Amino acid sequence: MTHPVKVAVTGAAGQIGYSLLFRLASGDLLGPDTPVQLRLLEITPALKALEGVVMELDDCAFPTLHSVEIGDDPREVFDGVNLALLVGARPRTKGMERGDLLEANGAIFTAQGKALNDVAADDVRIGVTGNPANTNALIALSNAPDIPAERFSALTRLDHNRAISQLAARTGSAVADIRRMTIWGNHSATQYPDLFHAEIGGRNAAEVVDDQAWIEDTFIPTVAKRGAAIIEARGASSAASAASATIDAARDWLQGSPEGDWVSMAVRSDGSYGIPEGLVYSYPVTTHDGDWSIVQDLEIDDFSRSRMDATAAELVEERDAVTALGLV
Ligand code: NAX
Repeated sequence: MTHPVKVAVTGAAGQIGYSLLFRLASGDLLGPDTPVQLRLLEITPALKALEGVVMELDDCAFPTLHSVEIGDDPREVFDGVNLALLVGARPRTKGMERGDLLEANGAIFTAQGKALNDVAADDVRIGVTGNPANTNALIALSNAPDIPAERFSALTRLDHNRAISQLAARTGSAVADIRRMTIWGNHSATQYPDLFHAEIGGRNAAEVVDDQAWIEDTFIPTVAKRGAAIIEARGASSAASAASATIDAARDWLQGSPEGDWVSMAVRSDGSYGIPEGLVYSYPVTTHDGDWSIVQDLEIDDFSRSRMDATAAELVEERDAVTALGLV
């Protein structure tokens, strides 16, 4: 067994947490030879429920689970963490305006960014799942000046996985045969799932599909609105699939994307593909040992360009709103 890795999860008593913690503890992220120390953050009223979840973790007797600590103070919970999965966020409730939502989450992600800056391990990686994920990541990284901005990412892997699954169903192909899927932009209804660079068994996916109307009127909206469809069917938002995507994203970030493939991750834009620098924007990236690099030189046609710009414009609006609130 190697040295234990300290993994923080926020919002640990929530729905996603209820799936995520058990997968982390059972070795799904780091494999059977790496013990995991879980550091779980919740708001004070949810600590009792979290104690119950910890009892269940104990009862699983996972050989890879080294220890669990819980708390409501990010400075204690994040102390020395190597990986922080920021899942907890304030959901939009009735009567809440968009500005109120950004402000409520701003308070959470400024405090957590500052705490990570001060107490996390030198090699920390931070993945943001809690919505609005891209802008929450922007707020957190802006409040952590001593942590390189490349250590922050926001989750678009669930959208990426949804896109693969929809494409596999339409073409009758195996998920394992699909590569080079890309989600561009925001984890929101403006995201752009791109089939023009994806491949099925080495063939261009858009050519295999050969139906622009299906791509525009069915594929893109189905992927972009899948979260709402899950709520409609299940009566609750995506949880196990979101936890699974959170694991996929962190695992590939730390251990590397598969040879010949890439993954979608929302990362701080360096201006690639004409996207304003500094936005947390989802790109196709390859990863290696905890670093990522944006896949360069993909040919972008007019259709893709307009979709990529539209989702960037929404992120610019969100950035302007949180800038006006003094959060970044
Ligand atoms: P839940 O409401 O079930 O759980 C959220 C938990 O976060 C609660 O237990 C709450 O007490 C806790 N929390 C709130 N403020 C906190 C703080 N300051 N510190 C620590 N914990 C805090 O939501 P759940 O279904 O688990 O979803 C969590 C977040 O993921 C939501 O923001 C949701 O919108 C987002 N999602 C993001 C997805 C993505 O692909 N990026 C997909 C799934 C999900 O919608």
